[in-house]
Amino acid sequence: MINIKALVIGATGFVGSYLIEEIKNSLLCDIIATNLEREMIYQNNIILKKLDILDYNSVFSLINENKPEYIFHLAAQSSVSLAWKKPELTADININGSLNILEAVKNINYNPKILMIGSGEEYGYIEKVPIVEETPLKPGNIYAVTKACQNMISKVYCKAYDMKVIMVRSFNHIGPNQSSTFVISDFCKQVAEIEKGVRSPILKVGNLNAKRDFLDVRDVVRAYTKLIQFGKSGETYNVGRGQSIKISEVLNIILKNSNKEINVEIDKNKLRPLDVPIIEPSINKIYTATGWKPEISLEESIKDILTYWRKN
Ligand code: A2R
Ligand code: GDD
Repeated sequence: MINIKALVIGATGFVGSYLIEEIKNSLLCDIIATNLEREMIYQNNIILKKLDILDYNSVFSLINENKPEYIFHLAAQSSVSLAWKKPELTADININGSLNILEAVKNINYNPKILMIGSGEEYGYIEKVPIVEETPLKPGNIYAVTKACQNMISKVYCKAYDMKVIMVRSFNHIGPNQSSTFVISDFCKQVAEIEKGVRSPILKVGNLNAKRDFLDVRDVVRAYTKLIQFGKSGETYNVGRGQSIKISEVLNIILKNSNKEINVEIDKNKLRPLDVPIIEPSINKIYTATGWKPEISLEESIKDILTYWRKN
């Protein structure tokens, strides 16, 4: 029996390792995975290929040699906060990198399904929530603009060249092993350090007034494998919990899971030039298309993340 081949671009990031596990278990594909650094053996004995998506010739060769039926494009500069400091790098990776993948597939002249991972941040300043996919975009930061651009370019390739690109707008995802540059991981890491006695009992925070929609990464990757099978080319799907929560409330849940006395202090360096007040998706479209819905509660995810940082 010949298995379907799945290419995971950007496999060593936070989502990548979970996605590989999910593809193995639910899609039974042969997996080709890439990272930026060097060729090596990865989880499940998969050989990681070195690939810089900014190098068109390498992207073309890798896809041409393997001709995977499924392409999951995860590679990105994924931090909103870093995008304020490195706008050019963010635009390069998120726009030109994605363009290279689309161009390579177009020029190889075969028709795989491509899952393009965008962001809930693309919607930006929308007051009416929950946000449906057809809502006109008002992105509020550079990262969001690059992802909106990736979405629009993908749509053009679908229309112009009949390509099978399915676009995702992912909202905040969380779980064990996420970098502490992201809010829940950051707060849980600080709590664990305070508990270990390696940090004074002051938890440093940024803007606690924003409302965001948090979903466990294990639910996120289930959505991705469903969408690559049952999503419609040229369409965009929100992937989130469908229920936003204020960052201050998230902080309270985290603090309740610790028996230490902890004070909270605003760190000016953690505030951003702009921070969209609320982002909350409607998830009806993905549910109707695939039957997917979230299974892991926010409280459960937070417990797992705290356990991860207490051990690391
Ligand atoms: O730095 P590495 O070797 O871990 O590779 C990262 C990869 N990456 C690239 N790959 C090829 N060419 C590049 N120029 C390049 N720059 C970065 O993207 C890593 O494997 C991946 C990004 O991982 P994370 O930052 O952890 O993102 P995460 O949370 O897995 O997000 C996946 C997707 C992204 O499109 C986000 O914008 C979206 O979900 O939220
Ligand atoms: N990182 C961080 N650290 N954020 C803080 C802090 C803090 O100490 N305190 C408050 N925040 C607020 C931020 O201002 C923002 O409103 C919210 O917490 C979430 O910030 P992040 O966790 O850094 O994530 P993000 O929303 O900027 O971006 C993430 O979600 C997007 C989808 O909505 C990333 O995963 C993106 O790649 C993803 O597209």
